[in-house]
Amino acid sequence: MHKGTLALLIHGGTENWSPVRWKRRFDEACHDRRVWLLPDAGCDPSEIRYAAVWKPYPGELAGFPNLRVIFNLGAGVDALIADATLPKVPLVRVSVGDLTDRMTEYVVLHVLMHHRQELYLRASQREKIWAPKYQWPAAAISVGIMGLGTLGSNAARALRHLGFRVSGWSRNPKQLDGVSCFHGNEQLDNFLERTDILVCLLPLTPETRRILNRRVFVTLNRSSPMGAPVLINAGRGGLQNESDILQCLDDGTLGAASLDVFAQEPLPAESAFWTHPKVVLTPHNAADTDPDEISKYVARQIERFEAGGALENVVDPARGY
Ligand code: NDP
Ligand code: OXD
Repeated sequence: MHKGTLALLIHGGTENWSPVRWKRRFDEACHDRRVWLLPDAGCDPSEIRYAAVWKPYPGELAGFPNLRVIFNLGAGVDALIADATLPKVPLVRVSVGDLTDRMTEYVVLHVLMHHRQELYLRASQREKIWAPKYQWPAAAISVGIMGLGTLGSNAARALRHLGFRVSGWSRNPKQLDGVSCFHGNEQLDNFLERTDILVCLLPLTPETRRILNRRVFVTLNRSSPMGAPVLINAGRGGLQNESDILQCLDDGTLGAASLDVFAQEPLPAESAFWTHPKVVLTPHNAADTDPDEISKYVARQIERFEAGGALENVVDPARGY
């Protein structure tokens, strides 16, 4: 069978998204098919059957009349779904162990950072203060994970293993060993009321936009050993109401926040998040997609598809994730 041509459209700017590096990896993983790194004046758009993309410009994918599959090079597809001109072909997202493990590292790192009072200890070091506070056990802390999909369920298992009490919230009912599972809007408050550290790993959809707001923060457990609840968001910036977060940090509704994602990225220099003493900020790098792993994942999927097999991890456009 003819090996369909693949186009790479990578816009993003940060080190991990060097288009040349991705092209090299795809040339290796798809060694017997043509791979174009676009833009390239030599490429005939009608030749393109597959597109592997990161942050394509709105309308860009509509320029390929014979496109059969779009592979997003990340897990979150909100930006693609928002493009009204997106061709109506299967959209495949990333769901692979490598990215999942990276996100679990981030979640464990930040849960432990707050559980082990690192903000206080680092401030004490700067002030040369030797004053350790009471150290509560992991089992005294309840971590609640919003989103129990590929990433949330793996992080939940790792946190259980460390001894935390873990609960999770999803759209549909779930069962996970040792994890108290809640679902749907009707069970959201029950989930929040027991949560000391709220971890958000939701996709951004019309239902979840700005879900991280004051109403949610005031519903979190007010009597945790940590004093005030903590927010960790590595989903998308659009999930959070940023002025609510800042106000809730300032009035004590939230004790601290770890934020990897923001409504506007890169985060503008004037944002109060940069210097807020209760905020641990990372530049949307909780879980990078690795070119080696992901080029092989896409190549495998195309081979299977061309052999008549099914694509995996296809996004449901109606759900938005
Ligand atoms: P999945 O699609 O596997 O899981 C999504 C989870 O969210 C599911 O459990 C789903 O419920 C739940 N969910 C969706 N909508 C709702 C809703 N309205 N109410 C309650 N629960 C809901 O996604 P992943 O775990 O792979 O990724 C999650 C997100 O993480 C991505 O969409 C992306 O935005 C973000 N991400 C961020 C990265 C970073 O570096 N910061 C890296 C990678 C991803 P159900 O199971 O019932 O369908
Ligand atoms: C992703 C991301 O969605 O890196 O994979 O944000």
